[in-house]
Amino acid sequence: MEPIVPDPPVFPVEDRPVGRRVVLGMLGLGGLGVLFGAKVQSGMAAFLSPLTRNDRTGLTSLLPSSDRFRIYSVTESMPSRTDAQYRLVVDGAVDQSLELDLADLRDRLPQTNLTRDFQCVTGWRVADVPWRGVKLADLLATVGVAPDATHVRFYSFDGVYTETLTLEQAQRDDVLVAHEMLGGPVTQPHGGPVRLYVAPMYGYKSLKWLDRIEVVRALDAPTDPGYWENLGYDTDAWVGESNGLDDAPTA
Ligand SMILES: Nc1nc2c(c(=O)[nH]1)N[C@H]1C(S)=C(S)[C@@H](COP(=O)(O)O)O[C@H]1N2
Ligand SMILES: [Mo]
Repeated sequence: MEPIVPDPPVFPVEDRPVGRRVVLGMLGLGGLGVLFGAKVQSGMAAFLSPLTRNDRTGLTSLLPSSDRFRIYSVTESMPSRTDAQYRLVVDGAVDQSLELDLADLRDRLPQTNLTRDFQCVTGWRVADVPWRGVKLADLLATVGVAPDATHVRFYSFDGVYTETLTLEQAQRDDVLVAHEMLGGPVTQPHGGPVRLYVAPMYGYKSLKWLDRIEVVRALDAPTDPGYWENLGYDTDAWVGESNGLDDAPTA
């Protein structure tokens, strides 16, 4: 098979220092948009959509299945918040906005444990990762979602990365506001103190360094529908469905 994929140097390599270039590698050419600005990004999107889909087989078969996380950040350096500084705002189309600290998330709200695979759309997968945190559905029930709300938007304190889910997706039992993964606190490189974990979808949905959850009545520019979505990836990022070639993870 002749995979039409980016050359190895632009593909993420394990253990490379975290930074822009690592993530540029995730999309190959798509990363150029980040360097050259929004105009190029939008031009790339149409080009990347078929590329990422058609090349899935080649991409996947080229990857070693080393069962390890790659650390990604679209910003030059990883943002940092101490546990004491950390706050999560839940607001928007809700009855009662909330600002939570880590103790609220860890000790005062109902806890959910999940063990699921984590799979990046570029092909690597880590099997059976334990996660712990507050079900997003429980948080949404706590704030009270407006009857005409349609989506939930997520913001990272890296200041750049965003994600969205439909309200229905956000209320699934396997979507967590996670403060533990891999048996301990979510580390800074993995998006700590708190990240999103969207079990049934590709890793780009699992936004790191989560600091705001906004319930919205519609997705508005300029941040819709999310960072990688704006570069051509599916908004509904179901593992095994959004590109049609992977196996869905087993529960
Ligand atoms: N803020 C932020 N969240 C992010 C990313 C990112 O670059 N920045 N990368 C996404 C992608 S593409 C994947 S596969 C996972 C990777 O998680 P990890 O860095 O813990 O391995 O994080 C997702 N969440
Ligand atoms: Mo990813």
